[in-house]
Amino acid sequence: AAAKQKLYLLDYGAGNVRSLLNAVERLGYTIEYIATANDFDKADKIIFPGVGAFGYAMKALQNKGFAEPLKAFVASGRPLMGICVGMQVLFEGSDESPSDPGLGIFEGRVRLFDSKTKTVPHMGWNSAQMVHEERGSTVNAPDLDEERRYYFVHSYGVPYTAAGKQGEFVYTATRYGDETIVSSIWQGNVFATQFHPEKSGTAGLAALRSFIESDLVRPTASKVIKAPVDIRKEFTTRVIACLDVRANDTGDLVVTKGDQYDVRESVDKGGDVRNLGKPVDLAKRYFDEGADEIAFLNITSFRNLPFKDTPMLEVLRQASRCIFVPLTIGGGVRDVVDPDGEQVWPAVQVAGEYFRSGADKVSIGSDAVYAAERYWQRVSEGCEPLDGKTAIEQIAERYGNQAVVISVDPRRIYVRSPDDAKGHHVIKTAFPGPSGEQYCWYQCTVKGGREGRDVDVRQLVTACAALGAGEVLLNCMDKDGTNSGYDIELIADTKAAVSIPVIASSGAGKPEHFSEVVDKTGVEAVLAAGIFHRCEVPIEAVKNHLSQHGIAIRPVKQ
Ligand code: 1PR
Repeated sequence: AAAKQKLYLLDYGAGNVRSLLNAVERLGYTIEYIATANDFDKADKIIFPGVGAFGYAMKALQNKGFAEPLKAFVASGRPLMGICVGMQVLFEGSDESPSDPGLGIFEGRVRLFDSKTKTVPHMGWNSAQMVHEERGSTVNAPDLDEERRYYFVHSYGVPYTAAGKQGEFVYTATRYGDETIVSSIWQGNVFATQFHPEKSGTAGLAALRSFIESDLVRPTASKVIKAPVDIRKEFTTRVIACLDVRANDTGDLVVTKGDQYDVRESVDKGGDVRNLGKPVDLAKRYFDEGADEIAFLNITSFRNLPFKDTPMLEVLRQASRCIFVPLTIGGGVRDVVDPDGEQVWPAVQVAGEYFRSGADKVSIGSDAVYAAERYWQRVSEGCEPLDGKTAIEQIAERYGNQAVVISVDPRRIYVRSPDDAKGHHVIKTAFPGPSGEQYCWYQCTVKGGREGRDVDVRQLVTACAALGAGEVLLNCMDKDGTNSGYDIELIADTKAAVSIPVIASSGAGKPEHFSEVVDKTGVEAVLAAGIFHRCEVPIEAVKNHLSQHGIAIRPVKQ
């Protein structure tokens, strides 16, 4: 009977819903869009995958005339599943947008995480602990498992309380730093998760399947609040596989890997672009092997192509059909003019195309450097530095801060004394330069390291965080492809300067490098490329090592 049910998706156009369609299809079902208010009557079940900001979601529901039909749908007893902001709007309201009341189906308010005590957003894999025991074996319960990890990405959450009506219906709670939030709630015919099941690998697919295939109606009398549960801290360090993608000399799209950003073989080996495999195949392999996230960087994005022909769009479409962890796409996220000059694509539209093709985040390299230059220029002129004009601000406003990653390509510049650094933020290094220099600063580059700019990494990340970036992907040109370990000095210094997540990148050569960078810098995520592509160190070996070292990870098999 389940297969004949009409499953509908409530979309209001705020980001990546393709992943959810793909996940439903992977499970063998089809889903249709709610296009008009009348469609609510046709639906047997609705999935509501909120993406973006609370206020944007509520306004979109109101403008499309969906808020009342949605409430009526819930009142009719048919099953609804809310995801992320799709869960939050079921509550009474949110600090994110105090003037927009929520739907008020659940009691409680959505609050901003405290970023003084931890990194915000809460971005990564965490556990979901049951706070009730379902009484009676006849209850169809959502398929969540305390031993599995689920993917969260949000800056606002509903604080968990065992008291009152809310406490009665919370299904799982999750600890992040010093706060405990509602990670799923289940009341009657409404089940909702703060995490993204469509991005939570097989664990998430199981949760979705249980909603699609069973009638998850929670009998009010069936639950008992467990004795006060101690919600464990289970936030994990992410292991990310990064694929640098470009066309080789015969025009095929390949995964390549540079040696300090030089992706060509030496002249005696023919000087070709190194080819380490096909983007989608390799990414799929990393998903199967337990990567927590995949990043694609289009490293020759500055070459001119009509935007719609960007091969990365097709790579994303294909990858998102078989990969159910977050996908980041970078390269060319800026205002683009097609070569014939006819069509102009503002950066926010470029990002929108990527999200619709299956990306969860976009990463911005060169354009972030220009944005930071502009930011500090305005500061020096005494102007308000934020004027809403940068790609970072516009994409963050529309799709949420968590969707905007800054990719930094710095290189180390040695100086004899801090005074020689032209006012840049200087580090005293334990690894002196070629002439014994004891100080260095990190210069940001654009165009894949081809051009250095007068901006240091600290200036870049603080400006971009202020503009609304949600994460920093921190490469290092000196370390890239060397297998000699991460640049701990750079990473520690940068991590200390921002309260958004930092991904350590460049230089990983063995499992110990990963634990070293987490221990010494506290980064939220570790990234590698070459050692994974060349099969020198499998992802599982990295995770096993981290786990033995006492660093929480999402198990490869879960
Ligand atoms: O400037 O917004 O169009 O973005 C261009 C993007 O392409 C940036 O994110 C930039 O980092 C990337 N990029 C450009 N040229 C190169 C190159 O290698 N020639 N790749 C490049 C950057 C560095 C990392 C690499 C890590 C880990 N590659 O992506 O994966 O260093 O490598 P390792 O583990 O093997 O050491 P825009």
